[in-house]
Amino acid sequence: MTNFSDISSELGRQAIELPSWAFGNSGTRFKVFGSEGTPRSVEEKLADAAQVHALTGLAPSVALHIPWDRVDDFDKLGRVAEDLGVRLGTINSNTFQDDDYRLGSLTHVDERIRAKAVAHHLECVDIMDVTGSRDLKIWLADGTNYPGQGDLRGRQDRLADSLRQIYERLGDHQRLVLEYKFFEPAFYATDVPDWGTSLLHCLALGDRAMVCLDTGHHAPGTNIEFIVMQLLRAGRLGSFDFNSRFYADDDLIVGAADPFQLFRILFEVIRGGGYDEDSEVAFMLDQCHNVEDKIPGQIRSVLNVQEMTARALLVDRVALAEAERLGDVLGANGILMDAFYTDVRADLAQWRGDRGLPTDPMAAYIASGYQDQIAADRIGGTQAGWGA
Ligand code: PSV
Ligand code: MN
Ligand code: MN
Repeated sequence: MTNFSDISSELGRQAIELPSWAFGNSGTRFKVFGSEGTPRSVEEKLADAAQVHALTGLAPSVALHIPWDRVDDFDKLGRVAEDLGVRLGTINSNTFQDDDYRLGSLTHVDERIRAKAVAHHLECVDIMDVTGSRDLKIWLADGTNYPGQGDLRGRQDRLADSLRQIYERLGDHQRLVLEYKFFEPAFYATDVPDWGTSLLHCLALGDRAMVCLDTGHHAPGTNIEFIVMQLLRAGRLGSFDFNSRFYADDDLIVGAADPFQLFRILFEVIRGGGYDEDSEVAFMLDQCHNVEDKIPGQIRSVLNVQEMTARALLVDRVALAEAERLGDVLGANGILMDAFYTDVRADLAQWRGDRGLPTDPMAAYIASGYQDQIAADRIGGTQAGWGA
């Protein structure tokens, strides 16, 4: 079995991007609960994200969602982020909150609306040029509710053309990352429902088109680590949106519902080279915190990813390969499970202490008084983000 001391330097290169929108109020379709201290501006979201990084050392960048996070001066926003100790990361487009997109965006049958959706993405790339972001992440709400409502093939053809126009605008070091989701908000046919569809579009576009795997976007029972392996094998795993789910796209704290699944995913990432020093796989959270405090929610999430990464790194891969080669079914399974069942919490606390970080980031956050301070300071105004 591998020892913790063997993996501690590998843990040092872990970076998990935070979603700006996790710091705002969001909710189910039944109710959005308010919370004290909710950010009123993009800058305040960055300040909250910076707390997560300061206490964990794990979250050096923040993903933005346009238009939720549109500001007049993105260059200035980048400097604000830097002063706070973080940087701006992935730019997410948004074509799901404009009445024009009721029947689709990049797939729309009306050329005027499709052109508007393409133009929105080109604006996102303009923003990336200023922020220095590498990735444009596209998730489309496009789809149909009823058989016959749309021509499934025609929608794919228009999507391919729209994506081509966007891809052509990218700079040499920028990437298009296409996220899939099996249903919702469309309930009959989603236009990018699965990794196969996303991959086909990416392959047609070129080398800098990659698939985004959101862990909450599959049918129950799907073997997600198989998809991870296959996309890594094809060199097309662009990024993760981490969260966990019990039922649908629940957007809960990653590792909350099924820590073993998170372990299995991270093991395939590591085995497939996705955690290597030169890997370009982006690890991000995509979560909503409806009833729990948002900053501790994000702290818990990045710690869960770190904890399962540590356990996955502990797998004795030499012994595992040998057991696999010998056809030792239970031996191989036992090697994997030994690592999964290893409690690394005390080692990780010491790892943090050795690096000048709080050994218990959750407790340190509560003791810091930051939550009381933002509750007192951020009175009045409306929250930035969802619906803004
Ligand atoms: C869609 O469900 C999604 O996972 C996409 O990543 C969106 O950008 C995000 O959620 C919005 O919260
Ligand atoms: Mn997502
Ligand atoms: Mn989602």
